[in-house]
Amino acid sequence: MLDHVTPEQIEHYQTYGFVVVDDFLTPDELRQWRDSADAAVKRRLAKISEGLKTGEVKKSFADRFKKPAKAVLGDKGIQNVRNLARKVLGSKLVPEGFGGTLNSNQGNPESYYAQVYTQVIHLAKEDPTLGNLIFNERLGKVAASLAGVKGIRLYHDQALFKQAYGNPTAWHLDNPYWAFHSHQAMTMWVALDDATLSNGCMNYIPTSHKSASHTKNLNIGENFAGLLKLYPDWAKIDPAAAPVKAGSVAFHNGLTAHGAGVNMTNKPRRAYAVAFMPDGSTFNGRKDVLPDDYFKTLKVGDVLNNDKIHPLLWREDGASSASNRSEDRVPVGV
Ligand SMILES: O=C(O)CCC(=O)C(=O)O
Repeated sequence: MLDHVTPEQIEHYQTYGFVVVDDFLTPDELRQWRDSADAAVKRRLAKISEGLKTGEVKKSFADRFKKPAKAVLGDKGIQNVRNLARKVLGSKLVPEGFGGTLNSNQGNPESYYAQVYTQVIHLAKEDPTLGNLIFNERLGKVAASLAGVKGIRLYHDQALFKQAYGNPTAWHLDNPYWAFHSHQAMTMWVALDDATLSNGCMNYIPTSHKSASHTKNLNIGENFAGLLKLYPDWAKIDPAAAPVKAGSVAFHNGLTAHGAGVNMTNKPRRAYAVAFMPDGSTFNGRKDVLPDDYFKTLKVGDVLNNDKIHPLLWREDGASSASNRSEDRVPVGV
C-alpha cells in the first residue's frame, strides 16, 4: 500500500474534491482485499437468508414497509411521515440513517436500492485480513494528508458490489448521511475489479464540495439526477469520470457530488469504500451506521472518540490508538 501521496495529488484533491491514486495496493494486497471482501459478503448474505428463514433475523422497517408505503405515499410522502414521527417521538426512536437488515441493503433483494449494488457494512471488524488492511496507520496518514487534518479515524467500511446489470448509483453526497458533519470528511473507493465506463466506475462533480451543504442531499434512489435539482449550478459543471484499474483507488471529499452508471456488463463491479472521520468530530444526532447500543449513549455534541467503534488510524503526535490491534477490536452492529 502506498504510504504517501504527492503534493500534486493533495492539490488536486483540495481543488476538485477528489483524486485518483493509481496502483495504491500491491498485487498481493489487492488479491487479499478482493478475496476476503468476497468471502465476507457471501458469509453475511448467507447469514441474512438463513436468519430470515429461521426468524432469527428480522427485516428492517424499511425493508418490510418501504414498497407498499411508497406505492401509497411516494418517496416524498414517506420522508414527510418519518420527519413528523421524528418530531413527535424524537430521533432516538425514529433515527435518521441507514436502515438495513444485518448491516446490508439485501433484506429485500427486489427493491431498487438492493439492485444498485450489494452493500455490506462493517466487515473490517469481523474479518482479520480486511482488518489488517484497513486499521492501518499508513492508510490513516495518506487520508489525513489529503484531508489536511492532524488526526483521522475510521468512520465505517463497506463492500459495494455493483451486480451484473446493476442499477446506476444516483448522484449524492456522503457526509450529510453520517453521524458527524465535517468539511474534511472523506471516502476512499477501492476498485477490486477494473472499474470502467461500461461497468459503473465512479464519476464526480469537480469543485462541488466547495458549495455543498450538509442539509441538502438525497437518498440513493431511482431519481438519478435529483441532486442536481437541489444544486442547479452543478448541472453546468462537466462531470469527471474516474475509470480505474483494480488496486487503484479514488478519494473524494464527503461533500463532493458523486455517482456511478449502470453496470452494462454481465460481471460484477466490486468496490470497497472506507469512510474517514477527522479526529475530534462530534455527534450530530443522526444514527446512520452507528451500533444501536452506542447510539443510545450519545448526546449531540459528544466527541466520537470511542476507539473500538471509530479506531484512530493516525495522529500527528504519533498517538494512533491501540484499537489498531486486531485483539482489541469488537464486532459492531451485526
Ligand atoms: O460504488 C458506487 O456505485 C458508489 C460508491 C459511493 O457512493 C461511495 O463510495 O461513496
